[in-house]
Amino acid sequence: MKLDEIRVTRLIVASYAKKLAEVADTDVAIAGGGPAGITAAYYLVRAGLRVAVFERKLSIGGGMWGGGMMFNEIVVQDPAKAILDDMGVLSVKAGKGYWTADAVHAVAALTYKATAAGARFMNCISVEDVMLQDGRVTGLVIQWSPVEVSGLHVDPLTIRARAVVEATGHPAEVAKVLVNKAQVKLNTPSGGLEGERPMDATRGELAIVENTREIFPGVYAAGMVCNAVYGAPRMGPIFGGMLLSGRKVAELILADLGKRRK
Ligand code: 48H
Repeated sequence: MKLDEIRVTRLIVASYAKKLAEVADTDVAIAGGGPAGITAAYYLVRAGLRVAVFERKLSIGGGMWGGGMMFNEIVVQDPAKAILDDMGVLSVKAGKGYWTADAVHAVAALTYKATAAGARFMNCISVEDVMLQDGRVTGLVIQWSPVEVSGLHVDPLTIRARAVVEATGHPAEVAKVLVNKAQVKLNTPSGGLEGERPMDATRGELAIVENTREIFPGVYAAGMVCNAVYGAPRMGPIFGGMLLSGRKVAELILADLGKRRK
């Protein structure tokens, strides 16, 4: 078969344009494709919603690739084992209550499950702002990451969503846009970001699930963001909380969007 280079170009442009046009108006837009964002995407699409994940980096997976200090193994505790199984992550029992998994396999399996179920992952795209109308976030403002990195003066594009998941990890970038730029009050004791606290794995892992909430109308926190927003400890390289938070945010959104439809 003789291959036509120009046909290859046109196929890529046409199929990407179709995908981008489809995600421009979606049920749920997720900022950040780390373990929490991927897990949220999986449970949301599995329930029938249209989901788009915007990830700044070329690769999906956030902080999971490096395990702990680049020892590429992850640890997950018992309560999240069901999520590993649901998403096809092979794990090894490591004494009472603990499971380990190869970090690269874990990212690949989570990503495979979410994409195969129909979640759209838009990598190399950064979320730089929100669309805020009548006191509710109604979408995200996105930009090519290379444009962001190079500092070129290029206007962004806008995505509409019925719900937004803030899953940008430690930096809590969407929450910061809300506090610093929109100057609105979050659903926190101070109305601002309470800030992540030092290591305490037991409290940090419990808090991450507890703090998985709607932080502002239309915006739901998942993963490490939750403890940065609500002032709770970090937990180090244990990933059960990220998976549980991703599943919980999906359940919250499904319940809330169901209510909003009535
Ligand atoms: C698009 C963005 C933007 C943006 C960031 O850091 P993550 O892995 O986050 P979680 O919450 O899924 O998992 C946290 C975990 O990896 C971790 O850091 C743990 C457990 N730490 C414990 C400790 O004690 O240190 O993924 C977030 C993703 C990344 O891929 C970013 O590139 C991406 O979000 N991102 N994408 N637009 N503005 N900001």
